Formats: sequence, structure tokens, C-alpha cells
Amino acid sequence: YKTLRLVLGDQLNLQHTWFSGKDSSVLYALMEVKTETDYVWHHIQKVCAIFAAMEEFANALRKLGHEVCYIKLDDLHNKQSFQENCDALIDTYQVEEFQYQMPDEYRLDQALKVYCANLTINNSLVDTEHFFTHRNEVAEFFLGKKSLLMENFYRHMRKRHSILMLGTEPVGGQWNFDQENRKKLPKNHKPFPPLLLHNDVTVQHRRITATGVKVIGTIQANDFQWPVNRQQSKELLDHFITYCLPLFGTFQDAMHTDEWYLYHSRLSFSLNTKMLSPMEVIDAATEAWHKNRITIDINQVEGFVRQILGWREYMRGIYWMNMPDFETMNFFGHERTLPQWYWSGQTKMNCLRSTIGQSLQSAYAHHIQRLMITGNFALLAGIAPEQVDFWYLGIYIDAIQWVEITNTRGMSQYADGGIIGSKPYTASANYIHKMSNYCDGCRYDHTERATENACPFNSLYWDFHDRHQLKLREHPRLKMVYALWDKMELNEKEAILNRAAHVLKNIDNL
Ligand code: FAD
Ligand code: DLZ
Ligand code: SF4
Repeated sequence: YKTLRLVLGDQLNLQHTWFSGKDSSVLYALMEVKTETDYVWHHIQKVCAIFAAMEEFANALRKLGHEVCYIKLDDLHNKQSFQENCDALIDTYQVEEFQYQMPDEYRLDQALKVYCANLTINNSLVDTEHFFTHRNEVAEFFLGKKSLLMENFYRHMRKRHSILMLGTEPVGGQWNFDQENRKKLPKNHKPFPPLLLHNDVTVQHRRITATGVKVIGTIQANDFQWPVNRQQSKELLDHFITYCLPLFGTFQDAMHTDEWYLYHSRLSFSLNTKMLSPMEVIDAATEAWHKNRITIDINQVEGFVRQILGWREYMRGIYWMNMPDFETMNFFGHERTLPQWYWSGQTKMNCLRSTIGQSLQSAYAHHIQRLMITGNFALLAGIAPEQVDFWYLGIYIDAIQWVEITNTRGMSQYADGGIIGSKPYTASANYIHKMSNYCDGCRYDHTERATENACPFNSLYWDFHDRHQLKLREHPRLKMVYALWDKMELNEKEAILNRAAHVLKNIDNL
């Protein structure tokens, strides 16, 4: 072969120009390697899904007439790193040029740059042809501007790509309909049953277990529900557009013990592995709205478009703007160890038991569960951000560092000191009770703050704000919080702080 082209596990973009014409002098390589399976404790479903999707992709390429080398984790000649496997292929086939697509992850981007610098053959890098923006576009957009507000970038993207626009004005007369999107799930309301794909990933599962990869979570390998190819990803997209989009915005923030995804799309795995492009997902949603305006309101569609056109592109840009510094940011100096029950779900706090239990079972939790349950608790309790990142980067099906760390360390933990979020996302039981049914079945009392049965979130909420008042008191959006705290009787404050100290001391047994 003249050319070796490396395809990473999150670069499964069949529409890439690489694949538009056949060339028998080009060898495509996909590889399962220990350097990727071992950098965190991944959920077993995440590793199985990536491996199965990589294999499906390799087969799809072969069907199109391309030459493909697929290295499995337990292959005897597998050297267990991209670089060493590529060296071996270059050697075996006397390859003259090495090519790869821009990695989305800083670690691999650096590693492959170093690899290429040391190669004696020609090498080149191409775009993944997936995102709306290039790596530095968000940084360029905000250059010279005072704030990095996502909303400003989002409006720019709406105009630039003419999405949900009427000339220069947003359709519906507003850019953002978030205030209509905060409903709790009504009693007896049943969302449409999920589309579950019945894949068999038994062989991948066996391979991962046999090679001793440390994984978390559970799996039903012979009835696996995540999409592993483009066709299935499109089925999931169709299902979402037909059954979930009409109420996506309305119940976007709702949580319920019996519903693990409500009206969310579960498209993040297909998007992050590039089996679907963000453009086709947005097109499908906006087209459905154009055709069905009687049954689909603008707030549902705008809310969905904002997540993909706004947040997803923005997070990627913020990542490239701030890496590698982002990885070590710790604005609050948090150092506490992550409680053991994050790995088992074994806690009496119903919201956390339900969210973590669901995550271990399905490798999925929706945004508000990630932000306001597991993330909120970790922030209030002062958990070390690197431990929070380690957990999030492993447990979710869609976790790839560029979108995991910006959401976790940035949006959720405020460890970036406000690059992404305008204030820390903290909440007491009041919010959780308002948006879910978790508190109804809980051993703790969501109305109590300082008693033995008091919900841990309530004392931790005040303890957090008290502990960090030097950093937060002057924040314009926290004035109300501190005004309330200052007005509280001294003995009440003391009781709350004592309760928080007790909670933190017994954090592994809550
Ligand atoms: P939907 O609610 O249906 O949204 C549609 C799509 O919008 C998603 O598939 C996703 O591509 C995009 N999107 C929505 N919110 C965000 C966001 N905040 N940032 C970037 N894209 C967004 N998302 C990941 O893809 N990978 C992660 O590792 C990840 N880690 C997170 C960690 C924390 C602490 C938090 C608070 C959020 C995280 N998110 C992450 C963002 C978001 O929670 C997930 O994208 C979403 O839950 C995926 O489910 P869905 O496809 O059903 O999303
Ligand atoms: C997450 C992951 C895992 C578990 N395994 C592999 C693998 O064996 N081979 C591979 O090419 N990619 C894998 N991935 C995805 C990568 O770790 C990484 O997150 C992305 O390629 C970064 O852009
Ligand atoms: Fe969670 Fe507190 Fe409600 Fe229990 S009472 S479910 S711990 S918020």
C-alpha cells in the first residue's frame, strides 16, 4: 500500500471525502488498543458500543470496496497503541505516506503530532468534516469580546447558517424559549416507549472481559440497545423526531424515577462517534417543524437546535481555546475524594441512587440528572475535579474528553472560575423536588435543613456558599443567596453548618 489512513474510534464518518472514491493503494486502519480502553474505567457498554461501531464501520468500508485493516484487542500482533501498530503496518506494507483525521481529543492530537514529527515518511492531517465550526472558530468569534456568553455565539451560528431564521430575524420572534421549558412531568404522564435496538455485542464483550480491561456498569450483551451503525443511528433519529421532539423542550429539565430518558434524543453517541452529522440532525428537526407546525411548537425545536448548534459547537471551541490548562483548573481548590457510592449507586439519597443506578445500568443519564444531581452533589461536597472528571469520562456512552471535561469541570463544577457558566450550578432539595419525583420516595426530608433526617443537599448548599463567600459573595447573581444567608438566625446557621460537617464526615454512608 502507498498510503496508510488511521481512523480513530470516534471518527466513524461514512460521508467523509476520504471514502468517496475507491483506491486500492490506500489502506484504512482501525484498532482497538489498551491505551484507549485503560485511560479511565469505562462503562462496559461504552467500550462494547465503540468496538461494535468500529467493526461495523470497517465492514461498511469493505463493502464500498476499500482496503481495511482492523486490529482487535486480543489479536496476537496487536501492540496496543496507535503509534506502534501504525509503525508495524508502515513496515509490513512499505507504506510511503501516513494520513490521519484531526483528533477531537487534545491528548491524541499531541501524541499523533509527535508521532508524525518523528516519522521518516510523508504525513498529513485532514479535517473530520463533522462540525459546523473549525477548532479555533469559537476563540476567533470571542476575540476582543468581554464575555464568552454561549448565547451570543449561538445567535451568530443561527444567522450564519440560516437555521430557524426569517431573514435576519429568528422565527417565532425570539432567539430562545427556555422560560417555557421548565415543566415537571405531570402525574400519570407516560412518555412514548423507547426505541431499543436489539444488537448482539457478545463477541466484543467477551474480548473486553478476556483481556482484563477494568470496566464499570452492567450490560445485556445479547440484547444491546445502543446504535452501532449509521442505519440504526438514523432509526433513532427518526424515532426522536416523531415521538420525542414534540415535547422535547417542555420536559427537558424534568426527572423521574421510572423514566430514564423522557423526551431526550439519546443521539449523543451517534453524534460523538460521527455516525450522524450535527447538520443532518438539525435539518431533520427543523424540517419536521416546518411540516408539522400544528403539532410541534417552536420552543421544542429551538431548544433542541440550541443544544447542537449552540452548546455542542461552543464546548468544542472552548476546549481548544483552553487546553491543556483546562485539565488542571480548580477554582475552589476542591480536594475531597469521590464517595464510594458513585461507583455502586448504593446510597439512601433517592435522587442519587436513581441517577447513578440508571447510569450504571444504561451508560446514560440526561443533562439535568448529570448537572443537577450527580454534578450538583459533587460541587456542594467539594469533590476534587479530577475525580469528578474521571467518573464522567468513564460512565457515559457519549463521554469523549472535549465534551465531557467542558461540561463537567466547566459547566458543572465551575472549576474554570466562570469561563463557561456565569455562576455555579448549585441547588438545594427545593429544586430537585420541584423538577422530579425523587424526594417522594426518599429516606431524607427535603424540607428539613439541620435535623438528623434533613436532606444532605440543604445543609451542603449553605455550607458551600458559606465556605466560598470570599470568591462568590460579590457575584451579582448570588446577591440574593447571601442576603438570605445573612438574614438567618445565628443558631440556625450554626445548626446547618454542623449538619453539613456531619454529612461530609459521613459522606460514604449517606
Ligand atoms: P439531548 O438532550 O437529546 O440533546 C441533543 C444533543 O445536543 C445531544 O446529543 C448533544 O450532542 C447535544 N448537547 C446537549 N447538551 C449539550 C451540552 N451541554 N454540551 C454539548 N452538547 C450538548 N455530552 C456529551 O456528549 N458527552 C459527555 O461526556 C457529556 N458529559 C456531560 C457531563 C456533565 C456533568 C453534564 C452536565 C453534561 C454532559 N454532557 C455531555 C452534555 C449532555 O448532558 C449530553 O450531551 C446529553 O445528556 C446527551 O443525551 P441526549 O443525546 O439524549 O441529549
Ligand atoms: C473511548 C475509546 C475506547 C474505549 N477504545 C478505543 C479504541 O480501542 N480505539 C479507538 O480508536 N478509539 C477508542 N476510543 C475512543 C478514543 O479513546 C478517543 O476518545 C477518541 O478517539 C478521541 O477523539
Ligand atoms: Fe435527593 Fe434530598 Fe430529595 Fe432525597 S430529599 S431525593 S436526597 S433531594
